[in-house]
Amino acid sequence: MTLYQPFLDTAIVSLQERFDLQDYPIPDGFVSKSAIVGKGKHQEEVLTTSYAYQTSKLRQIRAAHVQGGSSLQVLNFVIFPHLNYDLPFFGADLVTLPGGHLIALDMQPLFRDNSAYQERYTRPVWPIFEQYRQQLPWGGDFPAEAQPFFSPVFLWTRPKETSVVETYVLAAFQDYLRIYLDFVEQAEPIHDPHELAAIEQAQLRYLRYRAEKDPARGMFTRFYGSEWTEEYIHGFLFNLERKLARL
Ligand code: DBV
Repeated sequence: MTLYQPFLDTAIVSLQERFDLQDYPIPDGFVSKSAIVGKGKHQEEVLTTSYAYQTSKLRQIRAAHVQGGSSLQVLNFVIFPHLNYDLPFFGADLVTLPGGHLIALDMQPLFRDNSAYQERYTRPVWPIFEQYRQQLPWGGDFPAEAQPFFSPVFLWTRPKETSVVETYVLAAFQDYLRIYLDFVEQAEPIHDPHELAAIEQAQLRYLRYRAEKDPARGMFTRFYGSEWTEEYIHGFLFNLERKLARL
């Protein structure tokens, strides 16, 4: 059992318990991809597996799980709501590299500086955020241009100990997901055309940023080549633009 498997398992169970979870199609070649990397006795298999689901309110729930030995483990898990809901994105980037663990967990807002929006989607998370801040202190430097895409309850931390990931980070992940799924349950469809247009713009802004700046691009390109990587990013991980183009 690798470090982030329990995160993936618990997320899928939580979703299944509360929603009618349907499969979301994963393009050919992305369900599972593996490469042998390194030389001599440092050779290691790097396996990337993908998971994707949908519900009536959630356009795409998807995960990329990278397993490459004890010093390379990644779970990137994002929920993209349908465009007729003003729900934030659920975003988790759980990364273990030779340099250590890097954890990003957030309900990523569509409208960062809107106080009514914060009241609805940030305030309910605040007590949980506060509760974990002692064990999961602020992780320091992170790209300033990414700032607009994170909420005030962004958990960003670099645990020194793997045991912290297995305990506090897992608990925080479960708590954040539970609150997010409460939001989903309560969400009502939006009908106002101006609001719908603003949601689509905000989703596209987020999508384009993430696809363009994907911090995993270098890693995936080294393992699997650039053709596979670009297709994975635009055709699966951050696919909204292509989906809209096809409507
Ligand atoms: N990040 C992804 C996907 C990944 C992934 C799809 C499947 O968006 C992994 C894999 N993230 C990943 C890896 C690294 C990071 C780092 C492998 C390490 C890159 C490296 O050091 O080589 C949050 N993830 C990061 C960083 C941040 C995030 C801030 C540090 C990157 C840096 O300092 O430049 N989550 C990430 C992010 C957003 C988000 C940037 C933006 C909205 O939601």
